[in-house]
Amino acid sequence: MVPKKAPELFYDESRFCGGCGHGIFNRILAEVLEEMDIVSDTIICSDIGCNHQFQFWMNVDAIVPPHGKMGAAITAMKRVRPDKNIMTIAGDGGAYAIGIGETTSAALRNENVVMFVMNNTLFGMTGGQLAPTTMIDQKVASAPLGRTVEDNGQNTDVFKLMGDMDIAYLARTSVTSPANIMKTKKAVRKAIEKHQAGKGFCLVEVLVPCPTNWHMTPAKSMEYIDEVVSKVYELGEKIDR
Ligand SMILES: Cc1ncc(C[n+]2csc(CCOP(=O)(O)OP(=O)(O)O)c2C)c(N)n1
Ligand code: SF4
Repeated sequence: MVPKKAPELFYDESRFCGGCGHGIFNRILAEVLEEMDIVSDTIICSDIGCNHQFQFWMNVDAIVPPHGKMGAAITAMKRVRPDKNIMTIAGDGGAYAIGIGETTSAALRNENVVMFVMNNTLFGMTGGQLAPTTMIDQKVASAPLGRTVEDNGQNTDVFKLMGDMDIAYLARTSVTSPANIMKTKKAVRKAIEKHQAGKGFCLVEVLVPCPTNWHMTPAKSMEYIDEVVSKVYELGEKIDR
């Protein structure tokens, strides 16, 4: 079998930790942008977090707003440059904690923008603290005995948050197998196609591993997503208009 060539827009090697899911998503997005031939017509707004490092190896236009403000930033970017494909790669911390106001406000306005949210159930870059997506009983650096409703509140499930909103696309995928990677790629392409058709707000949440802060091997992290995380965060397409 001839090995598949890496997308040409990669100009350097990734420096994510071994087994990090962000790198898999970078590859998926790069392949979609090249296959759709839209690299030079795309601006990616990146949040602060491990996820933002794509711009150090992907040769694509990128803008970094203050942490969490992607919903507002991509709204402005699309209004100023309606001719460009405007999307963000965000962390679950950025999108649903500090950025929850901007994320939901952009959705409530049904802005014609695309959000790709990497859900690794915690704040990766800063050392594995509790995020809105940290699951009940999950142990993280700032909740070493596990998340409780009493101390930390319910975890945020974007399907429950946005499931009844008047938006164009809401989907959740994972990257734990070739089949799941292909589903993620299909969802990414579908979101961008809806964006190009002016359908409105699209959010694809991707369940990704953070072996470093989960204190697991890369292989065990993938099993953890299949056996635990994706049981709490249902995979599939919740809204498709
Ligand atoms: C205004 C502001 N508050 C806090 C921080 C510190 N900070 C940097 S990244 C981050 C969260 C990262 O978690 P997430 O968004 O889930 O992304 P990941 O690193 O897991 O990809 C935080 C709180 C910051 N940079 N700016
Ligand atoms: S700390 Fe976690 S999210 Fe950040 S690069 Fe390492 S594995 Fe990825």
